[in-house]
Amino acid sequence: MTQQYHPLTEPEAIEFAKTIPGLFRPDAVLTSREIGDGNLNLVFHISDPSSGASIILKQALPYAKVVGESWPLSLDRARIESEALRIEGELCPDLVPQVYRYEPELALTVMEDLSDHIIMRKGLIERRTYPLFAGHIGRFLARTLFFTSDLGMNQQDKKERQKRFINPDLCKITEDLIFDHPYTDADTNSFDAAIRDEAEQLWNDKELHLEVARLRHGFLTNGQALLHGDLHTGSIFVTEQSTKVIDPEFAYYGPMGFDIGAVLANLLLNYAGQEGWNEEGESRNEYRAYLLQTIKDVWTTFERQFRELWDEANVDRISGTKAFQDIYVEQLLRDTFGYAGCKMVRRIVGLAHVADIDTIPDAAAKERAQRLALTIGKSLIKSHRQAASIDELIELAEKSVI
Ligand code: SR1
Ligand code: MG
Repeated sequence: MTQQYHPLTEPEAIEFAKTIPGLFRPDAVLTSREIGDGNLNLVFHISDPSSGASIILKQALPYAKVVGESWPLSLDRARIESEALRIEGELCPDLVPQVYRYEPELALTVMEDLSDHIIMRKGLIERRTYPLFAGHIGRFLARTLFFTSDLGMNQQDKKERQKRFINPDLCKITEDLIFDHPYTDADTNSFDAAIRDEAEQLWNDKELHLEVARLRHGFLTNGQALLHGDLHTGSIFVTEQSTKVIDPEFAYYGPMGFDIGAVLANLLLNYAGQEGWNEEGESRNEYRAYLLQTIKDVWTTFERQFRELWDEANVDRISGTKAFQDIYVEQLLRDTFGYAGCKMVRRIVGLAHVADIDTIPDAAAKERAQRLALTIGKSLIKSHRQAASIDELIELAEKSVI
């Protein structure tokens, strides 16, 4: 079915789903629910209650849903997302949803329904633990970043691929909302009146601005690898046994530390939101310890596997020089610290916040969480060029808790 672009209604989503062979029985009576709770897209859950079969239809809107039609966005991001999912799926088949169909005219991607998983941010807010997550995401990062870089793929093919992942609209969102607006009195900023002093400090801290300028420049110019581009815990579905990375519509060629930093930042944001005891009297400090251990495991898994890939599958002869591998990985850690810091700061004072902190019911506890997140975020940004070990990030997070 070829159609002119328009946002689908729930019945139209059903009609579209019926055209895809092999997913539903021809006589199935399908139900459709629009379940998109993200900032940008429509997401339809289509199911056949009698057989239990179900799929997801994700449709890009021509504007940012979170703001409205005044913020236009290219529909090409649906193509970028489906192509990124395909590449990630080739590298880590168990860690991304299966894509059944991409429909360019409608900016629509049909994919596997992951309703048996939950969004990781929700799981962390409920203080659930995911024993396999660090291993899974460390492998995802190592394989997707290595095999899309000049180390792991033909360098001419990489340039061709880079052309397909120029993603100006979505990169502009990141450039503005992460690397600019939190550091000036921008209209898009949003923060509680109780932490206005913190926001004003951010706007006036010249030492901080210098480090953010360095990191922003890296984001603008360092086309190291094909990034997911928005790898927060709302872009990850989990169960205790399984991890699935979704939503790579911000994919583009950028600095590897941006993706690694995104994962660590979102674990740290949850860490900042955990304090005291829960309703059952369990100490949340134990949960904080779990989060810090997870952070350490993510980095160490990433580093070990990335180095193994470099030793076994490097395509760039001169980069085989061992000392260069060390220099490269040391720089990745520094970038990871810096980008993690930027990702934390934007979620407290910028346009799009995180539920880990925004849903804390007690105003004083919420304010403490916001201040803690900013303390950790600013320290990471300011210290990123000196970072030498992941243990320093753990110590920084621990000592920031007063
Ligand atoms: C206008 S979009 C706001 C944020 O949502 C996405 O998930 C990205 O993180 C973006 O910065
Ligand atoms: Mg998203």
